[in-house]
Amino acid sequence: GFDYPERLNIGVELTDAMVERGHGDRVALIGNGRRRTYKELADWTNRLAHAMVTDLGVKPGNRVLIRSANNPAMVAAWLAATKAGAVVVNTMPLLRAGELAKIVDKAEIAFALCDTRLMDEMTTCAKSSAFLETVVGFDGTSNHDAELDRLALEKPVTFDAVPTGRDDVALLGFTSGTTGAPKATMHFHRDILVIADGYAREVLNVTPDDVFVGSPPLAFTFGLGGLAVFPLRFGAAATLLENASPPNMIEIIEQFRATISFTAPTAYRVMLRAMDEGADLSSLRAAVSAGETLPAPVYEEWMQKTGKPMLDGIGATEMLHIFITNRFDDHRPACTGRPVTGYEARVIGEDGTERPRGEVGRLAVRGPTGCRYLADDRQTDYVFNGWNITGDAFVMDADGYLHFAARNDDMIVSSGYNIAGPEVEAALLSHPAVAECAVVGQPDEDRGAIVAAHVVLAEGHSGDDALVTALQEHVKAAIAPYKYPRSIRFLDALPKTETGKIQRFRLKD
Ligand code: 3SK
Repeated sequence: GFDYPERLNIGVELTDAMVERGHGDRVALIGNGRRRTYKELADWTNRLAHAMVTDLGVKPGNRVLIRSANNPAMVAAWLAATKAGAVVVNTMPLLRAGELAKIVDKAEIAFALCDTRLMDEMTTCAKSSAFLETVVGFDGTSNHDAELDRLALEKPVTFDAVPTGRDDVALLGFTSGTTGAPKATMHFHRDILVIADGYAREVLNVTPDDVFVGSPPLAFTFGLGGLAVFPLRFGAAATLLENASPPNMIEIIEQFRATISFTAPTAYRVMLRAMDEGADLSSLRAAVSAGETLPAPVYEEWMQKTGKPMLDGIGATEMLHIFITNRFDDHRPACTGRPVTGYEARVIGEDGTERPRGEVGRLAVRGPTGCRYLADDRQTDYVFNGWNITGDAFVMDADGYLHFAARNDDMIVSSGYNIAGPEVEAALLSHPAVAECAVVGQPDEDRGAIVAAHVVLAEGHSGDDALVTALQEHVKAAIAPYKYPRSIRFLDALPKTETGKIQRFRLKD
């Protein structure tokens, strides 16, 4: 079990407590051309926390939204708001005003801290929001050149953090679900330590000499764990990239001799090709792959080129982080491995009973973290009899190893991004040329899947290349651009059941 004190504030645990444990002079964060030590991070977050409390009026339990790309200032804002007792909602920089508004409404968010370079959509959202009262800019480039930074600069470097309880909510992790109606998953202060003291300690064996690199947004709990919580919990260093394209990650790995990477198979495939061209990734001792299934050829080529296994794992925003994984000394191709210590897994049928070994069913897990949706009826679909029923179909083999079979729902997982088909459909339908549409995932070698739209045109429109481009631009302007349909096909009619329901599965063929 995990035994934490009753009073626990994760913002303090990952900063001031690390200084007390002797890590003050070690580098904690690297990004935007600067390095910050643990002492500098502790001071920085204490000043920011003062500004949030005295100038902005943040009170314990208030929900604070943070909008930024991955950079040290985003980590500092997160930790500072946590020290102030706030419940933090990290959001992705690509979200548009409409998507932000759904999050703000769901979580009843009063405060938003926003990188000044991303202010436009935030202020558009604020104008129509009944909840959002205060929007303050911070300088994501860490030059302290924005309102929140200026307020913080004149504050003391010590701060009496709010003595939150270990079971107080610290974080709301948003997940779009299959319908595009976002769900907020609540996680306690202790949960954030559990993922480090469980997975990161047991499987990765993180030490202060480790240097982390990776691509998932900090707004996604996969990224928050892998690029902030895990390094900071063990006195290691995190490199944070605003643009974590594979070439940029490779440059950082070479420059900082990074030792642990967190990304998806698509990026690892590019890294393998770069190794053929002479890229030196020999410093990596752990390559964690998650977000989409790891194809056996990628696992095998990595093993052959580096002599080390790629660590495939599966997690969920509902569970906070990875709960089933391969290990350095226990790994197999086309296999996600076995549960992280403390977690149990079962493969169950529709009736909730366990399926025989070797047969496909729904993956159910339970352990020290678990799903608690904020004000959402879908809670009873996800948690049943104490088991978290994930959206994935798996097979458990005779030895107890778990193998991914399929996704149970309509989510499209493209290059590690979860995209809800119905949300893209709604964006397409707002274009006058679109009468009807259905969006599905289409298998793709590079991205795992791409968003493929099937469109029935309104009268008077013809489906040519110009319209394809116009529809793609239209979607990019309406919702986060990574969700746009890379393939658009025009059909005379959509396949439907007798009762008029679109048969999306027929479009996947
Ligand atoms: O597998 C995932 O998609 C995931 C989600 C949240 C946190 C961690 C992971 C790996």
